[in-house]
Amino acid sequence: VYPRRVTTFEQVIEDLGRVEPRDAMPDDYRATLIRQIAQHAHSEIIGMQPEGAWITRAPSLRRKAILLAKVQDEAGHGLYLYAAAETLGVDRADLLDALHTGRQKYSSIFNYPSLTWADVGTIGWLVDGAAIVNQVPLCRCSYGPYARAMVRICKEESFHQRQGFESLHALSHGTPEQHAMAQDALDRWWWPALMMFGPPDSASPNSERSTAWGIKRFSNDTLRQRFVDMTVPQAAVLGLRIPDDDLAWNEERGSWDFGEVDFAELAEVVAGRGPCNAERIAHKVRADAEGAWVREAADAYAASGGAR
Ligand code: FAQ
Repeated sequence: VYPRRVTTFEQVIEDLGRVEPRDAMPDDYRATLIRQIAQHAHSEIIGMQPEGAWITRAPSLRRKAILLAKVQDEAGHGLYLYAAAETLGVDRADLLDALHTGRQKYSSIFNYPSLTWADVGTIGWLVDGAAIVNQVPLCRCSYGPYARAMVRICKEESFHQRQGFESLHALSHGTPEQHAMAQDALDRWWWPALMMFGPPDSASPNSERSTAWGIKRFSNDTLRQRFVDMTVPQAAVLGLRIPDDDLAWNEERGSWDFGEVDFAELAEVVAGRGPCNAERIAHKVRADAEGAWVREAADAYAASGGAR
């Protein structure tokens, strides 16, 4: 009998391997993943609201069909991520309860209102764009189920980003009124999009440990810079102006310098005091209550063994 090779958690992390649900893992690693994956899942679900509000008002059948499919994709991402969180031993109903009662967070970005049709294209372009920059490295995260979920999610987010860009391009190259609407949307969403990457590295309490554990592969500020560098040329193609007077190409760094993000605003929104926090949660709690009969019917059907 050959002795079985025992691989410790530390070895897996050091070898850039994957930790799987039944492997031994430190309690704090498990808790950190539950926190991040649940926040991510909640973001996908709450994130359906700003765009969902425009499904009935899309300007054409084609745009409506695209938007319906996109919002439905976000629901799928949320369900995928709840399933990934469940592999860590938590219950989906408990996670939803934590969302509904404000004990767990979701991304700050979804607490801003979508005021015009141009916001829909801008969300696809900027919010999905930021999500991709943040999430592509998560495909290599140390926890297997989360990393694998990210692969498919990133493919869909890439498609979302392109459709947003295309939609906004139609507006920015349309009538002067449409162009102004596109510019107004960019003016309102630019800074909140930069806040999606989290607090600055100097004030990010979770970064050090999450990086050591291979959950985070790049820091908040590194990814924020990557997003700016990716997006500035795209704004030029759209013919729109990024609302930042300090934006300037830095030859030495080979990157764009940009102005100060208002992290006090981020803290306010994360603390529940953003423009739409109360509305978003109230809407979610209402939808959950109205859907209770569907879950009850599904449970009853499952309990009957699927018999008629
Ligand atoms: N909003 O120590 P750090 C999408 C919290 S994309 C709210 O730096 P960490 C797609 C943070 O949780 C959006 N809270 O934390 C879509 C922590 O909380 P704690 C979702 C924020 O975890 C597109 C505290 O502040 N994407 O949904 C935010 O190391 C279009 C201290 O921060 C993900 O969730 C924020 N912006 O880094 C859907 C990606 N920033 O400790 C629909 C996965 C920070 O008090 C339509 N998550 N916090 O519980 C991550 O990569 C990380 O969790 C970060 C934060 C980078 C967000």
